[in-house]
Amino acid sequence: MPFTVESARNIFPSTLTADAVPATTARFNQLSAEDQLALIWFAYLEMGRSITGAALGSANMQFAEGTLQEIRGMSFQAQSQAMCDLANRTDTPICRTYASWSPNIKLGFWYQLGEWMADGSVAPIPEGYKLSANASAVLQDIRNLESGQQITVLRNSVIDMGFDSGNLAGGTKRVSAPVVPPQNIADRTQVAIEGITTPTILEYMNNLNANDFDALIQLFTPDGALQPPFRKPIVGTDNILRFFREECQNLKLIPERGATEPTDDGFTQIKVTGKCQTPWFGANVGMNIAWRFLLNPDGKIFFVAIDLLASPKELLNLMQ
Ligand code: 45D
Repeated sequence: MPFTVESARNIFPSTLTADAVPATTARFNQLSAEDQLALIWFAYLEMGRSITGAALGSANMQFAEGTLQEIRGMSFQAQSQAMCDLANRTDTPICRTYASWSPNIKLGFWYQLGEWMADGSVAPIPEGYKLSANASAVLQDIRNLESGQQITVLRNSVIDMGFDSGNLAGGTKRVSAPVVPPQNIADRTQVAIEGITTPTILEYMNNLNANDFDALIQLFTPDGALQPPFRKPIVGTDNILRFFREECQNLKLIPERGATEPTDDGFTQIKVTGKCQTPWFGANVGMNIAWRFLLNPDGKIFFVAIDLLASPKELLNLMQ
């Protein structure tokens, strides 16, 4: 076995990822809760509140409905406190419930609160709120990012909120939206990737685009791993399949080009670059992505990393 998950992470080492995203997120997390909420509010307004809402199926939102109504029924002061608690990761019942939700439910919850803050039914950010100097600097950094990186910072800020009792006795039950059925075969689109004909790669893209996670997971080795942008690898088919069901519904992968290189012991490394759209923003935001695949001698995926690229220029950086 020439590769471990750890060593596989280093294939195509010249790939430049958007390091500005974790750097900005780290600085954001240093700010006070009030500054965090106000900063996201300003960033969100400047981005034109361009969320399409397509990701907001009613089935998706029913899980947050109780908490949303609870907050809506509070005084403005209590609402502001509840939102600060979320940002502070305080141990409250609402913060625990929030932490049990999958990312899409968290995003939908804040999307609804944002709508209510805009129409005045939930405590808005006080008019004339002045960001601290640090917060203003972070907001300026966010303005300077490309849109795919901006929405990743925004998503990170939401995912990290709440109180995760994770290690405490009892554990938290995870709550995620139901899985949509895979798309009908007849309706599926087929990707074409310049320079790539490997069936595993094409099937990976096509199955993910069709929400066909059961077929998709068959492409992986049992001990395979998938590394999402800025995260540790998810190892093993059970964990990867759960990730697909919870976080990968209705993505649109638009791979453009790729290159293949043989490597040790019959393994093959393949790098593909292109775009990816999230259902939250649809065609409004195309993220520049690289997929770094390592296939075993049977053509199964032992490892794939998905990177958010530093700049569009990186789309052309395909060689080792
Ligand atoms: O605090 O091949 C207010 C994988 C103010 C799978 C607010 C993938 C107060 C395999 C404005 C109300 C998934 C890895 C807050 C590929 C306040 C694979 C609200 C990659 C919080 C390609 C804020 C997929 C709101 C990728 C409403 C890269 C914020 C997917 C909403 C990336 C933010 C998806 C939203 C991204 C952000 C989605 C909706 C980055 C969504 C981001």
